Amino acid sequence: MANTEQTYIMIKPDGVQRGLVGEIIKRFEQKGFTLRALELKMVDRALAEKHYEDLSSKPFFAGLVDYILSGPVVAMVWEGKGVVLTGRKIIGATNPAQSEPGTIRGDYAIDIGRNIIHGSDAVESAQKEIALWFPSGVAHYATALAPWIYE
Ligand code: RTP
Repeated sequence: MANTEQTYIMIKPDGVQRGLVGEIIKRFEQKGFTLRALELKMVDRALAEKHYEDLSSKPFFAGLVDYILSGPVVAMVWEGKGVVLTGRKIIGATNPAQSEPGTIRGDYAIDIGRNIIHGSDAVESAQKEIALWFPSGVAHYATALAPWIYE
């Protein structure tokens, strides 16, 4: 079912330290997406390196991993029709200098290496990331909202 697409969203340590957790959750919630998993956690190096393994040859990889280890992150799974692509739009372009106002990065970030939030870039990578961050699975529950969100 198209309405059950899921994405992995992570508030990075700068987003947590700056008190943006509630604001970010609010944006996904008010859009109509459903929260399926949420955990505040300190990340270990192996997990951070696995999550960003596709970037391991990049010059910024070591700094990126250190950034993710620098404080707790908020790991989440959000669900809904088109949530992977729409989630990326809510987040904004990777480099906040190019992120539109109204997006999370456009509103709250300046530097690419402190861009507050991660969102899966495709349905397939979302599935991999959800399995990596939530190996015991996510919550399934019915919400009364669905008929008011989907036609
Ligand atoms: P994310 O995975 O965090 O959602 O970011 P993304 O897909 O928009 O960007 P990606 O190219 O996958 O890069 C992952 C994260 O690495 C950091 N980065 N730093 N210094 C640099 O040139 C640079 N480029 C990327 C950013 O934190 C980016 O979100």
